[in-house]
Amino acid sequence: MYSRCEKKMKKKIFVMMLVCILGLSLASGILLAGEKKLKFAWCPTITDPFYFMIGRGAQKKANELGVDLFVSEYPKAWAPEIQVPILKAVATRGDIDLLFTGPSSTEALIAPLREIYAMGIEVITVDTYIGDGDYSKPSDYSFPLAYIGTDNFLGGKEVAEHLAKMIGYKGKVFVETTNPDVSSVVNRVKGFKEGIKKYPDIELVGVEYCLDVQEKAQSQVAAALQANPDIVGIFGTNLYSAQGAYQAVVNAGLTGAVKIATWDATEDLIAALRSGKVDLILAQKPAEIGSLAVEWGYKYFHGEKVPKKIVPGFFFFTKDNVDKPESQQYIYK
Ligand code: T6T
Repeated sequence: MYSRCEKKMKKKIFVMMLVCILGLSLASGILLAGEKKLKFAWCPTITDPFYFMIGRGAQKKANELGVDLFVSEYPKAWAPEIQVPILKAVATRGDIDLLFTGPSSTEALIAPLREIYAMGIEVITVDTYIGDGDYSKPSDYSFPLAYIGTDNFLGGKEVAEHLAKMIGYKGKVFVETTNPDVSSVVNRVKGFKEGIKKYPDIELVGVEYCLDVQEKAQSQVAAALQANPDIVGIFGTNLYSAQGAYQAVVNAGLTGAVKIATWDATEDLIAALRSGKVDLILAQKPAEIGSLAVEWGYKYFHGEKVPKKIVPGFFFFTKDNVDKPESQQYIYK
């Protein structure tokens, strides 16, 4: 049996503990309320499944970290004159801590992004970069926190290696790409050229720019096949170039005779691979790119040093692995 005094003592301790717990939670509540929730903006460069996937990865990470993610309008075409007004509208909202986007031109996006940075908004470029992409040395384009994207040069080089093998290391090849001033595709073409250099019997007969319009890619490849009926291999450097390229080959009745290496694992290209209309797909990791942008942005605001370049890998789809369960995660769904 407890004495009255012991009982009183216990009650006192219990009340004191309650007061402490209440005090602590109140204090932390005030702290939480005082710590502003971070708000990031994801500004896609064009309406396509690759950018939807970046957004999906970003949203998942934002949910995990408790970051607010604003997603801007998707531009209807690949063009600085369409992208820049969207970026400016997002920046002038006044509530964005960090904005991440894929610059639609290495040069034309430097000044607009610098203006946004000068408004106090941190910038990360994903998929594409400004200038030469080296943000580690001081320059008028080194203000972004980081560039996060695929090693496009390496990917282009490896595509060349695969395509060379598929065509027996000889014959004419053609490249369908989008723009001459967009870092991603420019480096894919450079890497491809480097890759085929070591095969003297392979001749690159042309590089055409469709400005990211599939119909234009299709007509350019059709024209190339007419001008060079002995083309044996084509590299389509992104999803619209690739989709246009294989359609042109199908229409010319050359499926199988002309080997097609493509980039970006859309469901359309995966179906084309299954049915033998394309022979190779390089899949980037867009969801990971989006996730990393949010994660590093968050870490930056919590005092961590951000690496200037972050490079997720890529994956090759062939007819042999396209149906394997472990490959399915790389499809842009
Ligand atoms: O290939 C991607 C992206 O990496 C490139 O910069 C632009 O085209 C895509 O969005 C695919 O359409």
